[in-house]
Amino acid sequence: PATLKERLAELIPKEIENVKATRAQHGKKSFGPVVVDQLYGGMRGLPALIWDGSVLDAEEGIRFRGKTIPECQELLPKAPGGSEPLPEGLFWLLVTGEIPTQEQVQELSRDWAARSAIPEFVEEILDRCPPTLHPMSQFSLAVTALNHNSAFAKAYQSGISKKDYWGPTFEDSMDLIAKLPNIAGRIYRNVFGQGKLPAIDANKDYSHNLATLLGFGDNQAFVELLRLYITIHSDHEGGNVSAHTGKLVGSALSDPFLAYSAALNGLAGPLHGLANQEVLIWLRKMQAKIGEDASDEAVKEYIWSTLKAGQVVPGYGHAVLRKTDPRYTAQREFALKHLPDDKMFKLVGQIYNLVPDILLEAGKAKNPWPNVDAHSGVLLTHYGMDQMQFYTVLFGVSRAFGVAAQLIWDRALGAPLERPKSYSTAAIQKMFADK
Ligand code: NMX
Ligand code: MLT
Repeated sequence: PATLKERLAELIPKEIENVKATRAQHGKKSFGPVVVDQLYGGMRGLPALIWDGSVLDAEEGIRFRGKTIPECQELLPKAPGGSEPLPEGLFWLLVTGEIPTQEQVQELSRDWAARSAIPEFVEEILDRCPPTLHPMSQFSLAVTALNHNSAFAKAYQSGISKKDYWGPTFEDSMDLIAKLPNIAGRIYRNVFGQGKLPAIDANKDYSHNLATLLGFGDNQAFVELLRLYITIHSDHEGGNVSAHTGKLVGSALSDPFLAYSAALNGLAGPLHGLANQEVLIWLRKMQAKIGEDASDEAVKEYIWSTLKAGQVVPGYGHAVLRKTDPRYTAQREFALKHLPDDKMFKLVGQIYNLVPDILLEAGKAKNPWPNVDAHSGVLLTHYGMDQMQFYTVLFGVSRAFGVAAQLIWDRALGAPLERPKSYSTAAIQKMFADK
């Protein structure tokens, strides 16, 4: 069977033709009006980007290349004895739109293991970071520094032709994904004092190796959790802050390491990926205040006190979704299977029954339902990873899969520099003065 790069080489010319034909036929058609509120309102609903890897429906949630999360769980190859999809297969799906064979997925695991070492100077950068520097800042620093060996940056300096951009972008993207476990593992061990980093095993899958580097490789349930975790966090269409940042920075022909470190800085914000850390901090504070088996009344009062203090309920609401996030549901099902009696899981379930009505009554949030971050930390905590400052790093490892797939396709399709138009308030007032 073909390797991923060989399959891509077959798909790219067809997709270039497909895009050409789509633009020839529909290029001048309108999507409808843009209203002034969209300029002030974070561009909600503004059609502005193309990305085939995943599409988000407000009611149904995410589909990766047309497949829902349960479909991915059913169709993507699994590890021997495992029941969750291997993220290697999800990456193949994101890049090609096709379900890979077991052999193709194994080849990806081997390839990533072979590319996994990080340069010594990057190890030193991480080792010199004070443990008080947030793991996400350390993560972004290390990924930026990987640009030292970028195949794309070198090829560009040597005058590579535009039609060949995707080749070195592919190599950098594969290197980026491959090196993240060593970076994440080193940060985890440095910051939380978990001892020396073991080696990557070329016969193990990506998630198993990541779990080993974090010190959880002997726990099969944790390894399964990581397989599911990386799969569901990988991509969330093109407009979310991290995916969009990666695309935007990549559009300047910054290499995949520079583009992805920028994406990580966006993921590190509390309204985006940092929310998984914030949820756990919030749950812990709640337990400290009202106890472990608190009544619904006490929990409701705590939720209201959060809102009255002018804070958001972390893990709830979404810019696009208007129903419970299927990524939340997938994690809830994992918990029901593996940790049904966990106290914190029960609290998360209790909150799920109470928060939506409270957010509706408060009357501001357009979506009162939970998102992915409302559930992930509880699962990690259950297996002993209770250092919540690290949680967004795992989100960051996962999101690299979607951003990398997108960068490869953007360079293959010759995506131009992104440069939307901005307006001043005075210009808007003048424009609509008589209307
Ligand atoms: N708790 C309290 N207030 C909320 C919440 C919430 N969970 N969600 C939205 N609101 C407020 C929001 O702050 C805004 O208030 P104001 O008018 O005073 O500015 C109002 O409701 C309208 O906001 P929306 O249009 O519903 O939400 P928007 O699209 O602007 O933002 C989020 C989406 C996800 C940023 C927002 O729902 C939020 O802050 N949620 C909590 C943080 C979170 O869980 N983020 C993770 C998202 C998933 N991810 O991984 O990125
Ligand atoms: C994501 O996974 O990127 C978040 O749910 C945020 C979003 O889609 O805007």
